[in-house]
This record gives sequence, structure tokens and C-alpha cells, in this order.
Amino acid sequence: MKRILTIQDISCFGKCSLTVALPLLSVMGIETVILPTAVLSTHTLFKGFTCKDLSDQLEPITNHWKQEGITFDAIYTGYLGTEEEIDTVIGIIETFRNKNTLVFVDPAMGDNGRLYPAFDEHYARKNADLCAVADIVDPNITEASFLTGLPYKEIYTEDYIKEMLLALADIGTKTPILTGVSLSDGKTGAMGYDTKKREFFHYQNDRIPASYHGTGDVFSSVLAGAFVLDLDRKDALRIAADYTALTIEETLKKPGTPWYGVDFESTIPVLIDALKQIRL
Ligand code: PXL
Repeated sequence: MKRILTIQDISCFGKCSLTVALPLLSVMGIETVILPTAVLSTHTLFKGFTCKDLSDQLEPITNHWKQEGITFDAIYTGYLGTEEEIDTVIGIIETFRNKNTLVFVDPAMGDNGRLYPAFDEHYARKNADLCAVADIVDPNITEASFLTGLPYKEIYTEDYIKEMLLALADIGTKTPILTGVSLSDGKTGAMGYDTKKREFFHYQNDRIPASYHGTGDVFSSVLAGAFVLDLDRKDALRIAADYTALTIEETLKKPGTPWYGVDFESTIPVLIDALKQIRL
């Protein structure tokens, strides 16, 4: 069984980060080791959230793993907290990485042209150091614009997306993948760039007219899992995008749906079936 280490916060209430990554990666049949960077009462879009920073625990925990000879097939990072923490996480990646380790970075820090409340531009730029050591990064357009310094646009052409991907590749990532990319009316999906083969690739599905918090974490978790399972990039993008779209659709059907996250639990059987189809 493949083993992944995922490093991100625990938001006790509000479906995101580890409470999404752990169940999704587990149902994909991947042993999932967690390294919580902080414990929050809720995610940071609630007012008055509490936050206990666990940065000082990262080194003792990972030192213990090292002593025990624990290894990982992949390392997947999500929402982190501070610039110092980013340096610590880069150190952890260097310690555990070997030539076969997949390093997947979701530089979770903003959406809709704005950073999340806990972050500033300094923190956003520091994320580029983390992206530089990644095999795959999957920012949305907001995050990519903060990482690269290119302007954020809501209306754009395919050339703008390609320029953004090339700028992300310049940071050092082998395969940048931009999420929330619409290449035609009524469609949305992701577009990536393979620096080795020098080719762009993309996947689009129907846009569902709704936006929920935590969908980036759903998409990233499934995409990271799909790459860990050695799916080719076409299948990996399709599985992650279709599952995320279906989950948004299901969430939308339910009246009085809480805004804090999507009902990803109810669509898990479909994810498992889709994986079975590919791996038959
Ligand atoms: O979904 C990203 C995320 C993860 N963790 C925390 C957050 C957010 C987005 O706001 O606040 C704590």
C-alpha cells in the first residue's frame, strides 16, 4: 500500500484541510499519515476562531519518525500558517524525500482575488520557496497570481493561463497545475504544464453555478491521491475534477446546506467506483 504524509492544519469544524484529506486519501486506498500544523476551532472564514499553533511539534514528531525508519511515497502539503513553518516544512521534505518521492504542494492561501484573513503578501511570496521544491503544485488563479506577481484576472484568455503556468514553472515546480480555469463558457477545470515534455494539458467539465469553501482541498486531496496511485495525468485530473463537480452538485441539491463545506462524504462511493474503472 502506498503511504502519503499530509501536512496541514486541523480545523475542528468546517470541512477543509485534514478533515477532508484524511478520509479522501484513505478511501482511495492510501495509508495517510498526518502532521497537523495547528488546531483551529473552525476554519478562518468564521469570526472569532481559536488557533493553537503546533509549529514547535513538527521537528520532534518528524525526528521520531526518522529514528523509526518511517518513509513516505509522497508528501502533500496544504494550508500552513507562518513563514517559519514553511521553512520547517521544506526541511521535512528534504529529510524524507528520495528519488521516488512525489512532492505535491497546494499553496492554499486565497481565493477570488484575495488572500485568506490570516495571510499577507509576504507570506504569499514565501510560498514560492515551497513551490520551488515541488513536483506538482495546484494553485488557483488567485494563489498563482500572488506567487508569480502576475495580475489576477477574472476574465482571461487561454494565453493568460499559459503565461501563468510558465511563470509557475520558472519558480521551479516540475508540473504546475492551475485550478478553477475556464477555457470556454459554461466550463471549468484545470490546466497544467509538464516542464519535462514541454506540453500543456487540461481537463474541463461543466461549471456548476455555486462556490463552496473547501472545494480546493477536496480537489487537491483526490488529485494528490490519484498521482500517488500512478494514474496518468489525464485520468488524475478527470477523477479529481469530476468528483469535485459532483460533490458541489450534490451539496447544491440540499436545502439549508451549511456554507462551511461540501458534502463530500455522500459522493465517496462514486469516487471509489471511478477509481475501480481505471484500475481494472
Ligand atoms: O480550505 C483552505 C483552508 C484550510 N485551513 C484553514 C482555512 C482555510 C481557508 O480559509 O482557513 C484553517
